[in-house]
Amino acid sequence: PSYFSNLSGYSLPEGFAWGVASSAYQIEGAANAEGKGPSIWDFLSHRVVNQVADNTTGDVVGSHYFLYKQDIARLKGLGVPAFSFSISWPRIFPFGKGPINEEAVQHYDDVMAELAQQELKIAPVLFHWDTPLALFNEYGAWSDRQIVDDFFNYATFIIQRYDHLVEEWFTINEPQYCNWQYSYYPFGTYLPLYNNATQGAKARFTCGHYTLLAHAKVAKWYHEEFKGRGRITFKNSGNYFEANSTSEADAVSVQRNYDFVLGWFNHGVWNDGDYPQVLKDTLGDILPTLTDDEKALIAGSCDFFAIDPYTSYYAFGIEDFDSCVSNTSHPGFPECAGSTQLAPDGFPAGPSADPGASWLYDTPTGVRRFLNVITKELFPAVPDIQVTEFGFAEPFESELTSLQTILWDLRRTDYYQGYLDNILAAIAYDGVNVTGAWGWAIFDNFEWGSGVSTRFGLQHVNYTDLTRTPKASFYSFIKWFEDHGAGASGSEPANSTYRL
Ligand code: PNW
Repeated sequence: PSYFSNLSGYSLPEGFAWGVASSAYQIEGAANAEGKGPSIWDFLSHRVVNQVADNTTGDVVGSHYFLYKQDIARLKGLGVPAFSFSISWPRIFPFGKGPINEEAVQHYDDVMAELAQQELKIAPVLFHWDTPLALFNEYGAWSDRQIVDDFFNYATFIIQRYDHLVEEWFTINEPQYCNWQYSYYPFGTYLPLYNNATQGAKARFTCGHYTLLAHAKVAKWYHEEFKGRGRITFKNSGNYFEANSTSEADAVSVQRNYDFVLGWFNHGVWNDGDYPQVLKDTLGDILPTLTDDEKALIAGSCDFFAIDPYTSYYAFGIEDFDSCVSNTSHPGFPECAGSTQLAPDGFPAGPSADPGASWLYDTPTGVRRFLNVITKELFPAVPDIQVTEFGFAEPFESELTSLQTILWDLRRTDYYQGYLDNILAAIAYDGVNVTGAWGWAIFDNFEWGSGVSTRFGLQHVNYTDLTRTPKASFYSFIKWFEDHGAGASGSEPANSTYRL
């Protein structure tokens, strides 16, 4: 379905970045190959019972580490112009710091050369949750200030080596997931700091603190060393919230959600370098204090805004708000707001029926509103915004019996078409400066806590023989860009081969 009957005359702006995205641990496999050191995810998936619902690991998955040439060639062949992927810190520095693993450097040299050869644009991410296990064991990784220098050491090595190939760097994937057991800052019972609620909350905001400083230190160095060469930012996790009613309490709840998720990391970047006042007021000494030097580092440390706006929710105030925020097990506030799915006008909504993605509702109109809210209301200093991930897990894909059924992924197709139409509407109708959109994911991969059973891929992966097969959604995703690409004249498809 098309959301806007008259959008077909609009094209994306010149230079619009689009492609597919991924991350190292989720697609590479080769977990023990060519000198790689372990990350926390090797530990979690192998050693922590029920950390991964289906008890799979990232040991093999799509084996992109070995099959990268085919994967790159297939993108090229399908007409995808760009690829976003992360580099594995523990491959380059098996101990997180210290000796460099030359085999891994050679590997990424080869990958970069192949991408350049095939003329694919790249948008590399320096850290997508695969914290070197050695640093976790040594000092608790993101709970300690030492991580700032160790990340700087790794990040500057990578940027120096590959900057000639990169226009836009992403330092960190979704720092908001400092508070999530399936991300990069483990892990409930495994970290003594998490043993009671106050200390747990402290650990979460400490992790966020050092993550933000790690990004900012690299960004400052990049801006000085590579002045004018390219741009740098981090990727945000955040979803659109709409007030559940016209009540004041619901409006406050929406704003609180934005403050505690996006404001936490971005208020300082686009303002004075500091955390939002509401976080300071609510959290007290749970929130670390930023010095003047640190604020100066953080302010201006992003060149554009990157958001992964998968879904949307209604927010509503809860009755005992005051007691909730003063309860130290809930100091983060989002827990003190209720939320439900946003049902977009006249469109089938509802959660992905895949149990591994029950948080994910197909809410296309939300993305348009969210792009407006971020750039016009929350952070007006933002020059432009990219949608760095969006995607959908089909219901119970792994349980569908025939491959043909799996490949005919109409819900995912619908999700992408609706979101893309609404991203274009934000540009064409609302004047939002959106400069990129990246589909998650290049192919089925390791979905953290739900393992390989939850499939976000635009290509199917057969985990027995590693065959990749494009799903219907991938063809229509590409076709949407052919129809609306920069310079395209209108609704007539340039190439109808991939028409659904
Ligand atoms: C992103 N939510 O995480 C990650 O960057 C990817 O690694 C992951 O595979 C992808 O989304 C799909 O889950 C998110 O609950 C995890 O709103 C959860 C949420 C959003 C993003």
